[in-house]
Amino acid sequence: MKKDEIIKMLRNASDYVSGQELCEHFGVSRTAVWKAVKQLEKDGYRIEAVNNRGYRLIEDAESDILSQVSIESFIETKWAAKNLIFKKETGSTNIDAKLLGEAGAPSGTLVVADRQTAGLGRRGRAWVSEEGENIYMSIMLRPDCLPEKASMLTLVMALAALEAVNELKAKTSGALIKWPNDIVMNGKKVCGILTEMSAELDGIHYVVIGIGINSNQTQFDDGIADRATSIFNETGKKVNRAKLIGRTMHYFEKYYAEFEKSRDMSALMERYNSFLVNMDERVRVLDPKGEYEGTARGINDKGELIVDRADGNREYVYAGEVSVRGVYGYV
Ligand code: BT5
Repeated sequence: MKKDEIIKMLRNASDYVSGQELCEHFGVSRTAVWKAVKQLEKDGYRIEAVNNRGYRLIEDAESDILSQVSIESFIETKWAAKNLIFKKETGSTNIDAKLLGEAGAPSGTLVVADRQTAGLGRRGRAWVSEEGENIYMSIMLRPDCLPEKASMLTLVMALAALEAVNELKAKTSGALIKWPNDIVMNGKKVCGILTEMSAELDGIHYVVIGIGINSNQTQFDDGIADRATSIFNETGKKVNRAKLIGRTMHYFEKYYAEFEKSRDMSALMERYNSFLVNMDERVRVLDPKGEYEGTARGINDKGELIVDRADGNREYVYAGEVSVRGVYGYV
């Protein structure tokens, strides 16, 4: 009897679920059910037990338990996150996922942590990873495509996370995508994505897509306070992190299937562009070969950002090593 299955059953029931029903469903004794319920209560779940009626799970807008069981209870995918590793604390979930990739773990393995002590951003930057408030997770994949396609997976993940945030926050979140790897709310960053891979010229061994989602954090350090925010800060509503992880994986699996069919962004591009924060606005492209300004026109099927320069030339910006800023600030 898996404990996440009990949670799922109680969650999906409209009324109390009798001890008898649980026993029969899982083929175990009443004592075993009772023990499992006690264990779940220890993990933080509120389960009401009423004589002659059974058990009822109490979840409300404040519920936010992050554990192996709670995440599994929200996973409804075919392969994404089916192999789940939850850690209370780790250095970086991207490093964990890369090690699992090396060790032969199945494609779709997801590592989630409640806290990172050495969270990574792009190009050696750090990702601030406070405890008990946010999501830090990395999925390892073994895509059958050329290495140059891997950067598009960042965009697939951004779109998936955005859909999940909007779904949970009833589309009032105002979340938008800042190409290539951020989700922003009211001009500040709530989510960052770091995609890394191990590959040879003609093929990918594995890709790791790491995503940090500022969920319930209320205070940010001086160093990032001017550009970082959380879903809670912007919506006033607490995030059930396990649920957000489950829904992000749902959308990721769905959108990854679209990506896999054509191995590009053609099926997702329109939707992606509809959420682009800089659409038709002036941007500054921080290209290591030379910075320039222009107007963002959305992504093409290769996931490149189309930027029209003032002199009429059109640039196709590849996601790999480039950042894009607003002309006057971060967005
Ligand atoms: C990113 O880098 O945005 C990628 C962040 C990826 C984090 C996830 S968490 C799970 C997985 N495991 C890891 O170790 N990493 C991934 P970049 O575009 O380079 O942005 C980094 C910059 O964002 C920093 O230099 C700060 O200015 C800012 N920043 C740092 N921590 C932040 C936070 N918690 N929220 C918002 N902004 C932050």
